[in-house]
Amino acid sequence: MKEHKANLHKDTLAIHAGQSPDPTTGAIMTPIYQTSTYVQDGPGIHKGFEYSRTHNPTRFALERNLAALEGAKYGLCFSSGCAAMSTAIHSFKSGDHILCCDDVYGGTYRLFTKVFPQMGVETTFADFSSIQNIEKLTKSNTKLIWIETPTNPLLKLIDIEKVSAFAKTKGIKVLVDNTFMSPYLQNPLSLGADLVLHSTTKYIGGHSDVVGGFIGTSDEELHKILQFNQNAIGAIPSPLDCFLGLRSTKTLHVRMQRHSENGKALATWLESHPQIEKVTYPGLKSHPQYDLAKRQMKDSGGMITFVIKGGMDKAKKFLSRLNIFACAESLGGVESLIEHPGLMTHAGIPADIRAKLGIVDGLIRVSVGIENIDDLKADIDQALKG
Ligand code: P1T
Repeated sequence: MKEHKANLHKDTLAIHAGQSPDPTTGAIMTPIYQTSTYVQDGPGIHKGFEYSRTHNPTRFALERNLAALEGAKYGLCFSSGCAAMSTAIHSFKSGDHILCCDDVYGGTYRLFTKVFPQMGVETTFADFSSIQNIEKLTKSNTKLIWIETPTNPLLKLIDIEKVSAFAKTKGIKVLVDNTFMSPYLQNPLSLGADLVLHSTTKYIGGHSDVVGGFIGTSDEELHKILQFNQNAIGAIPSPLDCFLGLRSTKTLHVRMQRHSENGKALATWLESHPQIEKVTYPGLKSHPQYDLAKRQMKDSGGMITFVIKGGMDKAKKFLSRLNIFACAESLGGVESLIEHPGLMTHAGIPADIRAKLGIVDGLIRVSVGIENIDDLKADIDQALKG
C-alpha cells in the first residue's frame, strides 16, 4: 500500500490516504473484502490475514484514511460510536476515575452512569469551562478526561489545548469526542489530546446510511491496548460499512464546507427571527466562546441549537409542521435533520440534570444539511407560523 505523504492537504488525504489501486485488477476503489477467514498455505503460513475480526483489508484502508485525516499515527474502526467508547473504557480498570464534561450525548451519559460503574469505573461530570473546576475535581485515581466539543446538544466549547496541558502535568490521558466537528474542522491530537473519537455515523459517513465509530491516537502504547481490546471485544464494522465509509470520506471536505456555510447563514437568520428566543452556534459573534471557536476550529460546522418561544407545545407543533427538515435523531447527513433533545436524544438524562444544564422544553437541535439555504429558511419560517 502506498503511504500518504505527510505534507499533503486534507482535501487530498480525504480522497487518497490509506488507499491504492487493487493489486490484482487495478480497481481504483478498495474492494469490499466480504470474507470471514483467509486460507493459509499451512498452519500459521499466511499473507498477514487470518480472521476478519482481527484483519480485514477494507477496514484497514478506512482506519488508515481516518487516521491520516486526524493526523494520528494509528486508527481503529468500530461498529458504532458507542462501541468505540466502550472499547476505550475497557482500557481502564476497576477503581479508575474519569472526569467528563457535563453536556454530552445521552448515550455517552448512559454508558458512564449505567454501564461503566458496573465495571468499577466511576465518572464525575463537570463544567469544563474553567481549568480550576477540572483541577478541583481531579482525584489521585483520575486516569482520563473525556471531552466533547462542541458539546451535544448545547454547543458549549472546551479549550482542548488548555485541558490537555493541565492533564499532562498530572499524567492523565485526554480523549476528545470530535463527532460534531469531523476531522476536517478540528484535530484534537494537534492540540495535545491523546485520543480522538468519532461516531462515524455522523459527518464522516455523511449520508445517514451507516452506523460506525473510530478512535485515533499517535501513542503506540495506547494504540496497542485499544487494538487488543478491539479484537478481544469484537465490536468491529462490516466490510461493506467500511467501504461506504471510504466512499464518504472522499467528499468530507466539500460537505463540511457547505455544512458550515449553511450553518452560518441559518444561524444568523434564526437570530433575527421574532419567534426565536435564543440561538447558539459557534460561528455567531453572540456565542460566549466565539474567540475559542476561531482559534480551535477551522470553521463552525452544521450544528445549531435554538430555543423557540412558547415552550413544549410550540416546539412539538413546530417539529410536526416541517417539510424539508426531517424530525429524527442523529446528525451530520447531507439532509437536514431536526430534533427535540429533551424528548429524543437526551431523554435518558434525568429531568433535573437536563434543566440545570439548560436543556429546556423549547430547545431544538438542528443538523443543517447541504440543501439550498433559501429552501431551508422558508421551511422553518412556515413551520414557525403554525
Ligand atoms: O450512535 P453511535 O454511532 O453509537 O454514536 C454515539 C455518539 C457518540 N458521540 C456523539 C457526540 C454523538 O452525538 C453520538 C450519537 N449521537 C446521536 C445519535 C445524536 O442524535 O446526537
